[in-house]
Amino acid sequence: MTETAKLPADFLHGYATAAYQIEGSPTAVGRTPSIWDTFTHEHTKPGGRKRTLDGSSGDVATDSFNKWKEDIALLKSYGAKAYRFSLSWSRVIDFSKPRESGLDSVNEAGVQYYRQFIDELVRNGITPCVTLYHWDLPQALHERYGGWLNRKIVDDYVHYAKVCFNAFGDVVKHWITHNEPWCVSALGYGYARFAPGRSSNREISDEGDSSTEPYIVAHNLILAHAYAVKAFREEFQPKSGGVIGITLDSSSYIPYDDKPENIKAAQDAFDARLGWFADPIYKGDYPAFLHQLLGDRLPKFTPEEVAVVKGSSDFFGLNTYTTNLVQAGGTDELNGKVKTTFTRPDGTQLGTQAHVSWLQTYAPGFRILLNYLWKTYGKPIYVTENGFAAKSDVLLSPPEVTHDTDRVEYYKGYLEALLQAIHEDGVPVKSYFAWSLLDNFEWADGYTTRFGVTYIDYETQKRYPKDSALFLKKWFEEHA
Ligand code: GBH
Repeated sequence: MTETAKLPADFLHGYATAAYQIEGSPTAVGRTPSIWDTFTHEHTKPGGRKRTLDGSSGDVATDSFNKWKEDIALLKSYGAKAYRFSLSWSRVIDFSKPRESGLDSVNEAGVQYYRQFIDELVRNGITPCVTLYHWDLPQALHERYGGWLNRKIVDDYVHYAKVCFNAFGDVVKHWITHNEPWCVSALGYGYARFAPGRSSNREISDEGDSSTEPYIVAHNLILAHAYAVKAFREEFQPKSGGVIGITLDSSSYIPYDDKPENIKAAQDAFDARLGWFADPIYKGDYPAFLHQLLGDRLPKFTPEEVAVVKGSSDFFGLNTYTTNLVQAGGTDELNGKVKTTFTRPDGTQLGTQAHVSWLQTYAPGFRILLNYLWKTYGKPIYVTENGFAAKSDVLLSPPEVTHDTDRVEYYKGYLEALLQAIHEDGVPVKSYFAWSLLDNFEWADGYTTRFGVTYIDYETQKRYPKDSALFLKKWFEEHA
């Protein structure tokens, strides 16, 4: 491939963030708690330890609720053409009053807040891409009826989605329903690593039944997504245009070696991690592998639901970070009963180790994954997150910390692989969002892990652009 290969003219590139990870200001403009507020403040593990590694919460995070103009200026200075961010459900809908009947009312102050934010993006020539749900379920819905465990959530989610389509649909033309439903289902209700922290494993939680709850939650997430898309297509898309879809997360799963059982294991990993959501949405039902694995524990879609679920995404939204080598013989159902590793049969490592254990650089895996998704699901792909947590981010401080060499190498390799997938393999990729604009609240890791192209000094909230921000700016200038 020549050095001059370019991206398609309508390609969207920029940065991604999520409300709870950056906003802070948990009660401003009438916001009520989400399950992440409760999880970080009130829950402890058996034994009394807090839920986040450093005992922190998103109460302040990067203070982006207040620093929104500064963040937009930063995006502009980085040459971003688009920005993917999420809305806080419990800021947009008013859960401060008990609901007697019908649906909760709109919190106009919350809507106004996001409206000025979106208008400012547009004024700066940055395309807003909105995620409706990035894990911050209103606590009120969790308490009322169990949140995602109850099918009633579908009506509340559709109500919230319609409020957003109505309020912002004149300017927002890119909608994402859920971010990474695997994480919500498995980490929230299977492993208790994420809010609401449920699991039948008594060492980490004393609530829930992890043999069934993740599957019920996943089912309701899929239905909520699908009915929101139905509403969008019937009531909004005809007049306002735009596209809507879901973002799923997946590693690239590559067989450890060419033994038939390991080739099958890699497919099992895809089916359990990705097909769990992608197969119903793009093909109409759960993968056969999950039917075999779970039997009656796998909920069923009625024919009427299949009609709504199948085809309910205009694109394939992909968050991807790494590659796993897969072997048969695991025990964990939520991962398809496979074993994953970064160590090749010859003992070498796949790539550069990140600060977090689950992530190594391996750009060829990204190209393989893009090809797999295009071949399997046949939809244009929006890469909605991709990024790296460099060790230097936590070992150094400003100004040295801005030299994030491992992250630059990561982006260089992954963007080269992206170009190859587009030009040499013919995969239609429509966007690339780097995770993340800023270091931010990294869920169960608290502030101990940093994914930003901008370093945050959490004492002062000062922002320091890292080398990776400058690298990405230049790369997209050269390839746009
Ligand atoms: C994304 O998830 C999220 O969308 C984003 O909010 C987050 O900040 C970003 O990644 C960086 O992590 O519990 O041991 O399995 C990416 C998928 C799934 C990868 C959860 C890390 C936790 C390790 N993530 N996983 S483990």
